[in-house]
Amino acid sequence: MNTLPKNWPLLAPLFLFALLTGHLALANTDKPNIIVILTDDQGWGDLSVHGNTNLSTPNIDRLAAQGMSFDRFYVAPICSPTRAEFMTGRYNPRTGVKSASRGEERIDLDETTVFEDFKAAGYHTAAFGKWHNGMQPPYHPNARGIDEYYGFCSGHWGHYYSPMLEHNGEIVTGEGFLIDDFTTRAMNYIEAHKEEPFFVYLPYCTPHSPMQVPDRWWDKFENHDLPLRARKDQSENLPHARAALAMCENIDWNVGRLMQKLNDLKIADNTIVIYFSDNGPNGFRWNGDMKGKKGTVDEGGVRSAFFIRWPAKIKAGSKTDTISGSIDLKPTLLDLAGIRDTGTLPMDGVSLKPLLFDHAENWPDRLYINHFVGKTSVRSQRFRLGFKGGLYDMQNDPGQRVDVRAKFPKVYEKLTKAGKKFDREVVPELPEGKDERPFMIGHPDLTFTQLPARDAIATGDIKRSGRAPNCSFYTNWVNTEDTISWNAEVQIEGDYRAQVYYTCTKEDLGTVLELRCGESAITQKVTVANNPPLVGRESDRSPRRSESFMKDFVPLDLGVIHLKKGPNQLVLKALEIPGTQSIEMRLIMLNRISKGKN
Ligand SMILES: [Ca+2]
Repeated sequence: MNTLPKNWPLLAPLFLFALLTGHLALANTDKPNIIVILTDDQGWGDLSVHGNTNLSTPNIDRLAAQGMSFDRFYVAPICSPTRAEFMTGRYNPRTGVKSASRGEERIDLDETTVFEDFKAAGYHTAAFGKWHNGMQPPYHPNARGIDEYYGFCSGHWGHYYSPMLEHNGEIVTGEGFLIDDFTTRAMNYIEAHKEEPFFVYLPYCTPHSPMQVPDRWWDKFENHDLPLRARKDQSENLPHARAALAMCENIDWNVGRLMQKLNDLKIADNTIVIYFSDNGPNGFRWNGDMKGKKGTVDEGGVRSAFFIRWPAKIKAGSKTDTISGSIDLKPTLLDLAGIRDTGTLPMDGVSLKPLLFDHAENWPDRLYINHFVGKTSVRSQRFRLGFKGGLYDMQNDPGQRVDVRAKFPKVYEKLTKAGKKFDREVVPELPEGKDERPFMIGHPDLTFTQLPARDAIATGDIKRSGRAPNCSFYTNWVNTEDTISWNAEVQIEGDYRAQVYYTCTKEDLGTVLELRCGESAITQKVTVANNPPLVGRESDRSPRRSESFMKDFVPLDLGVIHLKKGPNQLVLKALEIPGTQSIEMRLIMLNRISKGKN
């Protein structure tokens, strides 16, 4: 790159002209800005560029037209594992990410995220959206290389209109529809940081349920007769599919706004924009005749759209069918920006740079593994070995209908061997059984710790407000002997201000709460009523299955509690319940107010 072209004397005047007029696209390409847009539960088929005539996604399609498409790009079958693969360049079982809730989504602390590497190289880093890889520091985004964080750390949220969110650890209220809000925040951030290299991660939370989308997008789909449908052996829920497509058109509109912002700021040329999804579609709908959906390791569960646009360097409209996936993103981004990995753990992924720049003559014949909860599938360039052992010729049978293992015994043997090796060597990196890692309290550099109902255990008659814990709260707290507790570990000894986010009817005022951790305890009487309505149902375009509805919880100061370093139970009790029940409990917020002892 440092040698001058042979016709340099002829080009020199042009070069100077470009330099003087500011038109030199090559300027600073050694530190390109990065934007990674990650959608949630959007299938490969949920884009018009992939032939879906049910919807129109011109702005996302344009990323493909102006950049490069990877048409066989694989991710894990659910949210958190894919995110962990993207951030670490390693297969998800290696990263400690077992599932999607109650701490099982946390990325192990010996892993190095791509954000930590870019931050170490002088980038400013930000994330707007659903983190879903750990909530309490040191797992929190602000402890994993993200300078600016706005969104929610849980796996899903119960309401998409101005809900409770967090901003760098502080509880805040969102503004309007979440995807619009995240995008606007990202645009403002980019404008403020346009002079320095930045890395913006935009993990959107749609079209993941609850199926909420503003009228502007829903109106087109409400009575829309979808011309393309799921294949015959897949049962399609039409209202759900319509809502998902409307949500995808809303994403597209936001991608358009974001790209316009880059153009307006004149930084589009040297900004790498990546677009992909974290797993297959969250319901059967048209998906290019593929087998499977979210949660499965069949082609339809793990194949994602993947576009990468970098006008200064990547040829517009280029395409590859070469297999690749989420484990390749970290090595690729580091390679493109010329940044060293600050971690020591070996990556499973490889840099896609040779494919991007058409220098892939010696590209190796790879096998790509998809794995989730006891199911392993192996993909070669042509074949997929299903988790039940069937072998499918994906070139001639992309719908995985005919088992060809008898016809290709050598291929079958090779892929089976690779799958078994993965099961033997990689899968055991996850501990068996329940995730026993405690929930951390305190951090040397960050003062906040949020302990939600999601991560707590309740006894007796106390009930969780929804089937899925992620955004739930505890209700029906009618007995003084019942408790809500967290399996915690205090990392930094010190004084912590404790708040509980609660509801309490006027009739139930006077309940007395105790927060205890070992020898330390504080008590507080509830004297201010907060009785907001349950929200979410009225905005669902298709009924939800598992997410809790939400309420407008408010903080109540419990006082200052001294926490000693080490593992301990943090226990919330109701010492007195004068009414029919104590509070409804959404979360405990702890803020370290003393300097703290490590
Ligand atoms: Ca997802």
